[in-house]
Amino acid sequence: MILNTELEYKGNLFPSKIIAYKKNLNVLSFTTENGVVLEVTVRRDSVLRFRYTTTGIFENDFSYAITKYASRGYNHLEVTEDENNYIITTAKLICHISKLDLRSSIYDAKDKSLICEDELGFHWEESYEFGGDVVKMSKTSHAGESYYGLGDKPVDNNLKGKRFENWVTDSYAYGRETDPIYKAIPFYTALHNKKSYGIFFDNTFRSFFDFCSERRNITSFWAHGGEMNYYFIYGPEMSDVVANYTDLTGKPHEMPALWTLGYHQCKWSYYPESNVKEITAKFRELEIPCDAIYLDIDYMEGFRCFTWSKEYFPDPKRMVKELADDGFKTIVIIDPGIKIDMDYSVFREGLEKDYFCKRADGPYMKGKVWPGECYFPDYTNPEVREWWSNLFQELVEDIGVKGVWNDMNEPAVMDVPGKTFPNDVRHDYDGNPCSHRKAHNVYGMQMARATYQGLKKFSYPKRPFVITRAAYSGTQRYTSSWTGDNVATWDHLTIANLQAQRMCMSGFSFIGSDIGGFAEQPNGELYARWIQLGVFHPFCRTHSSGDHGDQEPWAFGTTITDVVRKFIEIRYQLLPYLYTAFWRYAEEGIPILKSLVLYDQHDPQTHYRNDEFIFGEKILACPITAPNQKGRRMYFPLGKWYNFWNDELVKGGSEQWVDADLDSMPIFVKEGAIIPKYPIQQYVGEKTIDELILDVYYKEGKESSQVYEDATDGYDYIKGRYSLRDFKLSGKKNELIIQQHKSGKFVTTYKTFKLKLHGLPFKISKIEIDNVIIPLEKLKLNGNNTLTITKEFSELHIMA
Ligand code: MIG
Repeated sequence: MILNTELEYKGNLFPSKIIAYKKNLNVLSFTTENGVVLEVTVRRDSVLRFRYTTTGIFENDFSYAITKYASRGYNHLEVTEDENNYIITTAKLICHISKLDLRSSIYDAKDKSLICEDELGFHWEESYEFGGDVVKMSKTSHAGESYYGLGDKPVDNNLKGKRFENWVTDSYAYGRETDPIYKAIPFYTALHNKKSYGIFFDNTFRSFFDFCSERRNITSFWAHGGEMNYYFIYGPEMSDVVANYTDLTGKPHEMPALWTLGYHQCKWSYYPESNVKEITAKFRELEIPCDAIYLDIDYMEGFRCFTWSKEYFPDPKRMVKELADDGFKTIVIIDPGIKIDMDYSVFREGLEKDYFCKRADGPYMKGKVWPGECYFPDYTNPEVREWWSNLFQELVEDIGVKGVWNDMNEPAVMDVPGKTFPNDVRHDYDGNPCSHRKAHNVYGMQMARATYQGLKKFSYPKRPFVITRAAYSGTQRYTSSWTGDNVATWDHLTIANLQAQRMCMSGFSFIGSDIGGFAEQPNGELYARWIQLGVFHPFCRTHSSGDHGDQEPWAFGTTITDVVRKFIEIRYQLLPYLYTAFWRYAEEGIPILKSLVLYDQHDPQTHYRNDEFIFGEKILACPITAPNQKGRRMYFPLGKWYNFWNDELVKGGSEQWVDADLDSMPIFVKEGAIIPKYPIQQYVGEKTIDELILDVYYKEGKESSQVYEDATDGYDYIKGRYSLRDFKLSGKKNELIIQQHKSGKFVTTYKTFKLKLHGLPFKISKIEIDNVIIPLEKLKLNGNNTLTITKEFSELHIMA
């Protein structure tokens, strides 16, 4: 019997003493008397991989999570031994492996402080039910240690005191603490004594994490099969831990097209065509910016993927073109279930080619989903992925669809226990045949990957866009994601905030929630407050089941429409800022949203904060999460923050009240920041950008900011056709200096910057650009705070 617990089972087995040690370059292996082998791989000075086998033989080393692009290499590696331990030393870490029982303890190489240590360490339980082992690991938790991460868990940021399960599950109307839900991201970061490390347990079987819940001072994790195979990632900065985890499991393979960061409108379902057109026309009529419109399952013929309902969408190519002419990109849903129907070519082909999943004894995996009885492609087979990717040719190349939405890919199956495939279903697992127990958590990931390959092939030379519901670690390389079927309640607004922060903390930044809630209907106030939060999420889409009425920006009366428009406009103005944050994520693995603990782990006040977060590098946002509020209390991280609405300067380090009527929300900008803005557009590309607005927030001291731009789509940026501006701001009592360093070969359409100076403590009397004094009239100086200057400057002095 497999117990969902780490210790309870009395038949736990343990490694005995080490009898052999071998070193092969950066791979060190330790064999015990009872046949356990531990292999420690030094991947980087701060990244160690631990892998254990109880049989003396390791499985084929294959992982869907780890990217081949992951950084490798270390500056120092030395293995010594003393009486009790083997001692592995890198430039960042010292790791002791106990000769007695294989337990490890890891120390900071610099100050020799203890970072993380095994309690029981590796132990296991033999499973006679499934074969193989239930593999387990337990570590000591230190006083005051906190835990974060784990993907989409709908709980407070700090995970301490809780237990979780990873088994991707369709979770209609999930709620706070529902577990597991749609994603399996077995990665957490820990923090104690101001130092942070992370653990990525790369095991796709059903797995569990326990943060001092079963036993007060112990953190443990275990899985119902596979190997104990985890990566230890040291910071000490949490942001480095997350960046290193993202490096290991992959950054997005390309920048998203800029329009994908615009506002998206969705519902289950907009049909027929006339209804779609009504919606899009209304956006333009009311001048609410929008870039994407979604077609949910009803666009198909009897829910058959890659078909169109002749009745509702008689001429999709024409419709998609007309929408595109109006600035709308069409995104369609594609589910994994393929209807059993010999007259349906996708089904016939899949059958002929033997691409569908089978049960252990040979029959196909038959399951009921929207189309009725279906078979399901085995996306863990590379040949099936290739086939699947080619199915998108007509949709993308011919009809002109710009993005694909993968749903139900947990996989979800109706009317069966467990709501998914039975355990015995077989999978190829890229040439490592296995049962669904091992493949379940990656099934949706591999579907999204195959979809991505198709979109990439047929959208080229434009960039692909995919959105998925299910995900395992590494899925961020291919696709964006949303948090699934939430509910239109105030608590769900808070949950959406937590999930977006947590996903970002788990290497997956391109994330958003169904704004307003999927199930049930929000009132106008909740919808407006949710839009306010949603425009600060990397993926920004309203979606609803449609069962309880309309959920478009105009569905709640004009007061609400105006608030919604105002916030979506802010999103569009901030596009170059968000794009820059995305670039840093795609380039360096830096999350787009930062929970306060990730932003400043050295301030203990941040360790339990949930609502406030940093958007990009410089903006602090905090949603209003309850009805009838005129404002709220919120915590300000250390430093000084300008109120976005009135430039009032707030000193951080404490909780303070902030006014925020329904048409407002607490938003603050870090002092010294330079925030790039575009004019309001109804959709990306509507206007030629003929001036870049730079909001400059005065600081007495130094601060640097970046602005990344490129052609907004296509691949020229990879060949160096991007524009990166590094700004260094330095403020004194009577002078503000901005230095610009420009790199990249992309030439932006605009020639000038419009500088808006915030908080300048003196009256401008002189301006010097690259050592030349400029007469004030030439700068279109407006009052004391707005001026237009050439984008070509290297050094600007604004003087009293
Ligand atoms: O069983 O396609 O989460 O976004 O609108 C419901 C219909 C299937 C679940 C998705 C939701 C989508 C809906 N889908």
